[in-house]
Amino acid sequence: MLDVITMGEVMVQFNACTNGPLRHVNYFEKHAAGAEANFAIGMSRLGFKVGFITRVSNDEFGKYIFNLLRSEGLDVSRVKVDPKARNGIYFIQRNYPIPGRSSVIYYRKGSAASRISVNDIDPEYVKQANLFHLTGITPALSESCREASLKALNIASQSGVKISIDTNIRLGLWSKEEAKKTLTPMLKKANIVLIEPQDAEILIGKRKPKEIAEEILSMGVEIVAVKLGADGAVAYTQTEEAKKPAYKVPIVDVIGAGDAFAAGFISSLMRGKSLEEALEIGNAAGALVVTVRGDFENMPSPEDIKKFLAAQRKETIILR
Ligand code: KDG
Repeated sequence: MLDVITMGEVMVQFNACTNGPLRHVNYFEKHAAGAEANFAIGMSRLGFKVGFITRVSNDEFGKYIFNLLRSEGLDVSRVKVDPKARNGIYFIQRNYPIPGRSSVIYYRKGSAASRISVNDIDPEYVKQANLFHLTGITPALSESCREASLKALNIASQSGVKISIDTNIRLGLWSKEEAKKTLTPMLKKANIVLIEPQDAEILIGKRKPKEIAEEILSMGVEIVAVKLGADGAVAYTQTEEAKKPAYKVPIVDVIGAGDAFAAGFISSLMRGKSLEEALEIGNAAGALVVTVRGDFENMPSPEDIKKFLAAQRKETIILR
């Protein structure tokens, strides 16, 4: 029995060790990442049983990713090795062209994970979970990924499995029009939606958190969290509203913060915590992740969260 199932591409990440344009970067650190994998690892470290659906290549990179997912305690029974395609990879360029920001450069077209299809979605596998989580990245990868995403969402919604969607629109993968056409009907199936103002602008033409939430709640969604980056996050239900500021930490690599927030926020809701507590834990997870290179390496355990929040509240921590 699994608590959570998610599905998406896990890529090998080459994270530049120095700042500036990639043409002048000589050293890269190898990591693996992908929005759904980051979320899955976060949920697993927070104590949930997580199943992961994907395809990886039949080579060293595929083996690296498979072993990583397994070592993080995920159920890898639905990770297929696809001998017909290579694994997606991507590079992280730091502080260029905009200081303080990183950009991602993909080499993933036709990748193993982009070949995920409806045949990879076993209804019985999806039905056993309490929650199915999807981000806007998976349906953007290919037509077959879009169909597989829809199949999984339909199975989940018809069998009482809760659905969370993190919109994660990546304009390097599809156009604003395609994103809107595909994701808007998907949001209507969700119980929990996580979104950033720039994605909301594309999907519903709104940027203000309250207006975004009203529009998405009116689709039948129960909980909406609007991620505001350095300003923290705000969450809404039909009757409640809560806001929490982001924690100030030394930033090394911001990529992955949204996925960490998703894991902290959603895991807290699944444990029956209040919106405020869920935001606080989501923000704590996001803050921890940005202090190291790589997306998921500093994904916290419940103990890490407790220590972090205690330190933020300036309570005394006894070192043993
Ligand atoms: O959320 C972080 C992801 O965006 C990053 O790891 C790369 O999965 C990725 C993507 O498709 O952009």
